[in-house]
Amino acid sequence: MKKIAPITVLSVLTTVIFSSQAQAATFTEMGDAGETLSTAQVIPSKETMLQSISGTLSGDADLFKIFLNGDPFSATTVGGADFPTQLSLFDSEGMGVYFNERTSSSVDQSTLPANNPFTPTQSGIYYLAISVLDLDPINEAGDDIFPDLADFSVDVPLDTILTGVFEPTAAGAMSPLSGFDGAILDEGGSYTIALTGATGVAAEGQSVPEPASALGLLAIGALGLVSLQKNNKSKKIC
Ligand SMILES: [Ca+2]
Ligand SMILES: [Ca+2]
Repeated sequence: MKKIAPITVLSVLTTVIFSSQAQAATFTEMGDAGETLSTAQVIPSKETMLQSISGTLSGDADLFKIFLNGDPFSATTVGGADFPTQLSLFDSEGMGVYFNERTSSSVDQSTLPANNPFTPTQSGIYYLAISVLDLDPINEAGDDIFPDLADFSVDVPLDTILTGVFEPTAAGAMSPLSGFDGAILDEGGSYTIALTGATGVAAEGQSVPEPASALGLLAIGALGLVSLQKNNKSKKIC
């Protein structure tokens, strides 16, 4: 039987992986994204790596339904807005995950960082919200989900509060997002949220498209061959 060189196997495998991998894309808000789970704008296609979301705020909040694929998640409006923003993330049930108002004392755009203790590590559906200062996520009873000024003792420096990355610990933390409330200190404008670790979501009732079956079989075959090579050569293939 003809032997297949390991390099050939690897190049076939690489081609198959890349052909089935997500394409990178920017999503632009269509009309105005809502502020509740049921009116959030659903960003389509789990096959599409989301590099950024662009939209417009006018004294309100925009909520987007996205999928976190397990790669390190992050979101930032630094360099993507010329007005103060707030970013918050919620899980598939609308429960708060984490929140940020100011990236630093001198930067009033927001960052939900990767490698933070509150950064989600579980893949799945999430909701990302951007809101103008000082519209905050609230639950059905109207309570804040994330801590606000009033939730801190007077000896906590203001800068620490404004630049903090917070998990949900306020009075409304134990129930899901219902909307946004607060004083509108800035009407907002156009924004771009840069993202890592996120894709669109699969359409309702549809399974995630699989690569063509022939490619799938090829991939399985190639994987099998690579694992055989692995047995012979020990690691590292990639
Ligand atoms: Ca909008
Ligand atoms: Ca909106």
